Amino acid sequence: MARGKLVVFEGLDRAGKTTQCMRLVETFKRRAEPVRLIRFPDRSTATGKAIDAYLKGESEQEDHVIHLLFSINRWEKVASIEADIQAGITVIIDRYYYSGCVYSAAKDNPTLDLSWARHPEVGLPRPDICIFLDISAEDAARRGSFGEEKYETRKMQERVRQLFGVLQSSPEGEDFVKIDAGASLESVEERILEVIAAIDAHVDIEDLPLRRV
Ligand code: 2DT
Repeated sequence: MARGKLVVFEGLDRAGKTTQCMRLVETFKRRAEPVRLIRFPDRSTATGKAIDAYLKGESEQEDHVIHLLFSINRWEKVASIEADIQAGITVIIDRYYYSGCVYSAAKDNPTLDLSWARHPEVGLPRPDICIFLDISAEDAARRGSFGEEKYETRKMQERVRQLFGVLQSSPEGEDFVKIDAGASLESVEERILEVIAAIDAHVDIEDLPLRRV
């Protein structure tokens, strides 16, 4: 039996990540292929609840502390992700450590740059592919106003977009496939399915354990 794939979706708020993740899960189910969807932050755990309160502005956290909480929130799930992949289940993740690094670094705290931010993520299962849904600030703005949460400001989104660019031109960028998320929902979906189908060609999906970040 082939192992499951590890597929990550990244992008700015309102790029369509959640919609496309859900559509992809439906496609897998229609094809009777085992699949599980995870999103980070997972707000249901104790760490997730602390993150949720922070994002909603109900509590304060020092920049490094909240960064590490986001990281713990991923590490909590590693064993179950690995078990699923091994059992042949494809795991689709809505935001992963890439968001972890860029959102924290976007605060421009002098002691929290991309390099610092990446350290606690080292050793996480490395995705077979990271699908980056790319949207311009203008297109994002056309999709409606920002929400109420901590990072949903124009300034923060612009800095995050810039830092995703830095990440993509680093060795990390090897795992990224950029898709223009300004296109129609259907054509973005079609492109995603092509990218997923191509994973087998460049990753040995018999290979276990998974590579690591
Ligand atoms: P959602 O709107 O997708 O729930 O994300 N974030 C996310 C971080 O700052 N660090 C992380 O490690 C992750 C996964 C991005 C909520 C916000 O949390 C940010 C937006």
